[in-house]
Amino acid sequence: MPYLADFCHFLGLALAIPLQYIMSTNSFNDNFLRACRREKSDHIPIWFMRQAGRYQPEYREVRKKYSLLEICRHPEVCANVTILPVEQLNVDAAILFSDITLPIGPMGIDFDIVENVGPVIHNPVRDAKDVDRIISFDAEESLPYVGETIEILKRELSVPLIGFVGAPFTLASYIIEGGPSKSYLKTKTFMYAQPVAWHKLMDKLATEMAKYLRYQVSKGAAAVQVFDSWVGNLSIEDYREYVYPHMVKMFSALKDLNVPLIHFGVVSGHLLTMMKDCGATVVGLDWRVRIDESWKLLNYEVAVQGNLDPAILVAPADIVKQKTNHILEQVDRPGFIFNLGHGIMPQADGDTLKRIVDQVHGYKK
Ligand code: 1CP
Repeated sequence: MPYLADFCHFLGLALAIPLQYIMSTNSFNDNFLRACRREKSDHIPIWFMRQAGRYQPEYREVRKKYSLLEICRHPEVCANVTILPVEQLNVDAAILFSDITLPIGPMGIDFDIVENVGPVIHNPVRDAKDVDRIISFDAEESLPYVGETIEILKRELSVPLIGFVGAPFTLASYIIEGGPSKSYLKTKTFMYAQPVAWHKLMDKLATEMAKYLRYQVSKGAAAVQVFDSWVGNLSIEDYREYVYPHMVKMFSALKDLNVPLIHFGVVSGHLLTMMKDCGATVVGLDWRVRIDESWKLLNYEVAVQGNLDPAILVAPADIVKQKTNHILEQVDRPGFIFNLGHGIMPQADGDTLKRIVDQVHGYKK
C-alpha cells in the first residue's frame, strides 16, 4: 500500500508538471509578437495607443488621488493602470503607463504635465550652452520605479508589454518650445539657425533614449515603440538632414535586443520609407494613408500597425464597424497589427473599443 501511495504521488507530480507547463505556455497570448515578426498569428492582434487614459472612469478616479507623474512613481498603481485596459478590452498587448517626458527630468530638464495642456518645460533649451547642460542619466538610479513597474507587469500580464520613448525630434520640440506647439517655429528656428547645437541635442536624446529603452527591455518589455508624433511637420529633405542620422543611430543601438522596434509618427506619410530605413521592424501608420498602399511602399519588409481615425470612436456603431472592416480588408498577409492612427481621445466610449476588438479578433478573410 505505501508503494501505491508513492506511485499516486509520483503520477500526480508527473501529470501536474507538464500540465502546468502547457497551461502557462497556452495562457500567454503572443499574437502581437508574432505579427510584429510577420509570422502567422491565431487572429489579427490589436491594441490601442493611449489605451490607459481619461476615457476610463477608473482612470479618472485614480487621477483624483495621483497626478500623472505620481502614478508613474508608484509601481503598484502604475501597473494596475497599465493592466486595466488589457482586462477590460481583451487587447493583445499592454503599453507601459508613463509619458514621453518622464526621462527628460533626470537629464536636467524641469517639467510638469499640466491638466488639459500636456508637458510644460520650465527651463527650455534655447542655445548651445543650454544643450551642454543636458546630462546623461542612469535609469536604474534615477527612475527605479519604472523598472519595478515593469517587473510587476511581467509577472501579472499574459500579453506582451510594450515599452516606449519619445523620439529625439518630438522630445526636442517640447524641450525647445517649452510645451505643446502647432507651428514648431522655435524648434525649426533652432534647427536652421544653430545646426551644430541641434545635432548635439539630437545626439544626446538619441543616445539617452536608446539606453532607456534597453533598460525597459532588460526589466521585461517585450517590444518597444518610438513615438515621433510630431516629426511629420518636417519636409522630406529636412527629415533626411536633421533627424534621420540620429534615428539610424538610435535604432542600431537597439538591434541586438531582438525585440520588435515600432516606429510611429502622425501626418508622416511622406516619411514612411525613411522611417523604415532607420531600422524599425514595425511602422505605425496614421489614418491619412492606406494600409495596403503604405505596406507595398515599404516593400513588405516590415510589419505595419494602424490606422483607424480616433475620431471614428465617437461615430455611430455601424460606421465604426464599416471603417474597421475597411482596414481589415486591406490586409492580405501576416504582419499587421490593428491600432488607431493616434491615441484614444477622452470622449471615446469603452464599449465601442470592445466591439472593435471583437470584430478584429473574429475577422476571417
Ligand atoms: O492625466 C492625463 O490623463 C493627461 C493625458 C496624458 C496621458 C494619459 C498625458 C499628458 N500623458 C499620458 C500618458 C501617456 N503618454 C502614455 C501612456 C498611456 C497609454 O498609451 O496607455 C503614452 C504612450 C504617452 C506618450 C506621449 N505623451 C506622446 C506620444 C504619443 C502621442 O499621443 O502622440 C506625447 C506626444 C506625449 C506628450 C503629452 N503628454 C500628455 C499630453 C496631453 C501630451 C500631448 C500634448 C501635445 O498635444 O503636445
